[in-house]
Amino acid sequence: MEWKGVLHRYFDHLPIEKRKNIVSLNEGNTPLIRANSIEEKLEDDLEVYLKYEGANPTCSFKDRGMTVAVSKAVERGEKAVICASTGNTSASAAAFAARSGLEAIVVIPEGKIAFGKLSQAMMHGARVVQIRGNFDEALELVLEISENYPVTLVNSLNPNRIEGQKTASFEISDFLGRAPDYHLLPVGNAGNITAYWKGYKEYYESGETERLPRMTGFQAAGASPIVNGEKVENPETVATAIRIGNPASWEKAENARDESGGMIGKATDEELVDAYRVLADTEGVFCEPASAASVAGLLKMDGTGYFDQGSVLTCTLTGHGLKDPDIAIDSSPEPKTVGVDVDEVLEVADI
Ligand code: AN7
Repeated sequence: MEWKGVLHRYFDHLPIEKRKNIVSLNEGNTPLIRANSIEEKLEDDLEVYLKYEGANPTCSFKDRGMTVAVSKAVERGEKAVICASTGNTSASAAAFAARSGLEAIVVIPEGKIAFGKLSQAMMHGARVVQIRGNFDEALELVLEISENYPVTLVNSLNPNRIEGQKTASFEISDFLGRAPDYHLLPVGNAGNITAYWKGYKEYYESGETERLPRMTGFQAAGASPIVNGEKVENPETVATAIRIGNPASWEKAENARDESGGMIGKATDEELVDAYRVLADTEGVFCEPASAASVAGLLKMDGTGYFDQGSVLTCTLTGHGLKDPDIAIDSSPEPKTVGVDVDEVLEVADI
C-alpha cells in the first residue's frame, strides 16, 4: 500500500481532526536495520536494530512531529510558525511551512548549526535569524515572542510535536511485531525520549504490545544537564544538534527514565565520533554525530551488566550524516591526489 506519512498511517492516535488539513511530506516508514557487525563486536548477547531517521524527507526525525504541528496550525487557521533550533527543527519547520504556505521564522545560534541544516532553512524560504547566543537563549526568545505575537511555536514544547514523534515507537513495534526490551536514543532538548515513551506506553495500554522498553538516553558529556542534575550554562560538544544546557522536557525525560527502569548517561565527544565512524564503517549507515549517541551508549553499557542477555535493542539514529559533512571530512584521512596515471592510481588504491 502507498505510504502517505505518519498522520495518515496513525490517524486515530493523533490529534488532527480532518484528513484534508494534513500537511505531509510522506515522512516516517524509515528503515529498521539490523546491526550485524556491531552485534558481533559486543560482549553481551544482544539483537540490535537501528531506526534510521535520517531517511525522513528533511533527513531527521523532526519531520514526524512537524507534520502534526504544521497540520494543526493549518487546522486552526494560523499564519506563521516560529522555532529556536540547533538546526534540524529549523530545517523541518521550513520545509513543512513552505509546503503549507505558512511563514516560518527560525532563530538559531550563529555559527553553531551544521551547514546542511542551514542550507535547508535558507532553501525553503524561512526567515532565518541568527543570534549571538546559544540554543537555550534562542528558545527563551521564541517562547516570549510566541506568547505575545501571532506566531505558533513549533519547538517540542508544542505537544503536537511530541504526538507526531511518538509514531516512531509505533513503527518499531509494528516492524518487530513486539516492543524492544531497551530503546536507546540521544537526548538534547529531551522531546524525543518523551515522545518515544508516550508511544510505547500507548501501544502497551491498547494491547498492541506486551512489554515496555527501558528508555536509555545519552547526552553529550559537555552538554549533560540531566546527568549532572543541573543546568549547563555554556554547553559544548562537537555534536551541535544536542548542544543544549537546559532541556525543555527535562522532567518528562526523567519520568521516562524512572518509569521504564532505564537510564540517562553521557558520552564524550570522542565516544560519539567513534560510534559515528563505526556505524559508517561497519554498518554502512551514515548518521550525524549527535545521532551516534545511541550507539555510543550501547558500546559504553555493553558488558557492564545493564543489558539482560538475549535482549532486543533499538537505537534511534536521529539525523543523516550529510547534514554535517564538515565533521565527516575532518575526522577522516584526506584522500590522496595523483596524476592521470595507472601505476599511481594502483599504488594509492592499494590494488
Ligand atoms: C540529530 O533541531 O533540538 O532530545 O533544534 O537534531 O528531542 O531535543 C535537535 C535535537 C538528537 C535531540 N539528534 O532530540 C533542534 C534540536 C538530532 C537532533 C536531537 C536533536 P531532543
